Amino acid sequence: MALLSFERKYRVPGGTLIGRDLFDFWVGPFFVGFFGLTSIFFASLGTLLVLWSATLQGTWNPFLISIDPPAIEYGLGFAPLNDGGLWQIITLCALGAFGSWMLREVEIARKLGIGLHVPAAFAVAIFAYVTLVVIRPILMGAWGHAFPYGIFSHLDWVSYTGYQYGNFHYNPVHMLAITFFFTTTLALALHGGLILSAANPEEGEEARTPDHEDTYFRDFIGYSVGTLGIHRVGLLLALNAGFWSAICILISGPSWLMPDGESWIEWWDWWPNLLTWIVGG
Ligand code: UQ2
Repeated sequence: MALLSFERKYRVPGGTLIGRDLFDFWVGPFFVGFFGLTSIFFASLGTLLVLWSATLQGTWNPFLISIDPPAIEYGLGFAPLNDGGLWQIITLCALGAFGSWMLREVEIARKLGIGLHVPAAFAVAIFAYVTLVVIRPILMGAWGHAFPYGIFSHLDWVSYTGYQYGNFHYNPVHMLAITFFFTTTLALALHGGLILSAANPEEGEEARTPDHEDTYFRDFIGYSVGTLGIHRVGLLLALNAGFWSAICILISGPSWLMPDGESWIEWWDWWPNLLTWIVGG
């Protein structure tokens, strides 16, 4: 079915989570809905507050603009606008915008009668952000443990926070997350390469079928995960990359998980001690 006639057919009321058919309309190609409006509201307000913060900070160099969270001394309380309060409101706007964007994805999926895989995947990305700016700071007792919104400043934060735990690459869950990131790129390179090799033929050549794709990998490694299966593998790998990234920073900091000043390098001391622990001595 041609795209335009399909869209005419599916552009019918229904599937919304809030507001019945009040916001159930399109603007050009875009579905709006209640959450389209809240997305625009939070994103616009957040952007304006970022610009206002920049005027207070006094630099328009995009690399140097930084909206910093409150100092640790403010704990989990509200801070004055010019002393971390703007960071707090901007964070609320970001949470509102990300949540709205996800719920708009849900409404579109419901209208189409398809699964909720896309919003579920986005939820994992939101979870990673919420872990950094809400969950971990609360567990550590101060908003000041969150990261600053700036290009260079957030790089400084990541570097500083990593060195606080000795060498972050020794964090076993960081290792796991990185392994998922790398494996995701491997899977996407294999998949993108395989699809283009078969479905994007030279001028005058015929496109090849999914059987060709299966046979390629059977000939090559004796196994094909299948045309549907590769997308399951891909989603699983990508979601695990985001999920374990969140866990690896969550287990770095909160004092009931980690003795003060412990580094991930020493965490591995159980390994050389394992034999002594088993056989005594
Ligand atoms: C495959 C298949 C596809 C694919 C790819 C494979 C026909 C179009 C890439 C091969 C993938 C395998 C064997 C699994 C890779 C697993 C990891 C963890 C990287 O068989 O079916 O469909 O795109």
